[in-house]
Amino acid sequence: MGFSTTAIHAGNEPDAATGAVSVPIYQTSTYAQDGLGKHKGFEYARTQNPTRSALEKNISALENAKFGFAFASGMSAIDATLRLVKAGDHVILGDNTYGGTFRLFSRVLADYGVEFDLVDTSDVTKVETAFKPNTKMVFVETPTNPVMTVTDLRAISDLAHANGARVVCDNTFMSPYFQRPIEHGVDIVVHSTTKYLNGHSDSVGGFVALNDEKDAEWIGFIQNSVGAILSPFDSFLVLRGTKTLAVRMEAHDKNGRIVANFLAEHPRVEKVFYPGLVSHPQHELAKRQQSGFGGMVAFETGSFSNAKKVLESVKLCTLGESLGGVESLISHPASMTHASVPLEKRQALGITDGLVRISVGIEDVEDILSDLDQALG
Ligand code: P1T
Repeated sequence: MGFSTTAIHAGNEPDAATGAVSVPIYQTSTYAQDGLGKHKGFEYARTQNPTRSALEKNISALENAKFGFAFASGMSAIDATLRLVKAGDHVILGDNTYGGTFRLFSRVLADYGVEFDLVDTSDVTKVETAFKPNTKMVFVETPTNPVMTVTDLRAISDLAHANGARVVCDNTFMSPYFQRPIEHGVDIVVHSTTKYLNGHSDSVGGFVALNDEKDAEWIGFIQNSVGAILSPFDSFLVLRGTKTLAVRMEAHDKNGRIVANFLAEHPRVEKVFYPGLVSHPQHELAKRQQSGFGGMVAFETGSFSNAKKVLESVKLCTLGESLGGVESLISHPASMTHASVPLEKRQALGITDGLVRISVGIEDVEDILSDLDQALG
């Protein structure tokens, strides 16, 4: 089946009781049982909820994974995945991730004895030398938030597996429409469904997709034991969102390419970070690994005051955190999404005070361009 057919139908069978074409929001905390130990497979709504199960079937099918679990946020999905490592284990963490992921490692997991090293995972040799006898996981984002560095998932997966470690890929920026990490050898895919999967900036959620039965059993156990589940209403929203994922991603990609090229030519812009540009250092790898480049673009304005002027002059683009919604959002990574990354680390990565990030929406592209042009002017 094609991607859109799967997106529209997987998990979306008509409701058995009524024939409802849209999966109902099962807004219930518990289920009547026929007798002691006799129930319909549903006992308590933290453990099982039909709306959440439908979404779990849907996104795992899109990621080509056997198992999927929906969480209350991207961060809780990542946290659940990290419960696969224990005190004394070592993780190779991509040196550029969403600031919240770095914060989870540096401020939470480190205190529980999980060791980690930050490594530029776009350089396979650096990853190779970072393995330790206790390395149990390699965690990457590709392309990274916000400087859009691309990691070769096949090369890293082969390397990790040879060293007895799992590979986790945060696929939030691409969505399964443009990149399916499991097809490149990755073990576990995580998402902030808050972004492209939901697509309408009206829900916070997360997802874990994987094939290994034992690891899936543990993630499911963590989902129930810790309880950071996605609510029935949010599950409904994301399920509604994925039906149009293909058409939205095509539109984000089309506008993203146009905006990136426009910025690359603009005299007030020093540098553009977008894997779809031929000038991007990993353009060829991105073309091979992804089937599109998406709508995330970052650009260097040269200084904090230039960035501030742009961010405060836009009229159509909305200044705010988050990404992946139909509307264009613009942000300042250094003070917003990546404020928890120490200054020297930010600067080494190119997350300067002059860096601006746009989540290019699916408005008419001429309107986005004229807004950016007047803001840059
Ligand atoms: O916000 P939440 O749903 O918990 O997802 C966290 C997260 C995980 N992974 C990536 C790649 C992300 O970009 C995010 C959240 N990012 C933003 C809020 C942002 O503006 O970049």
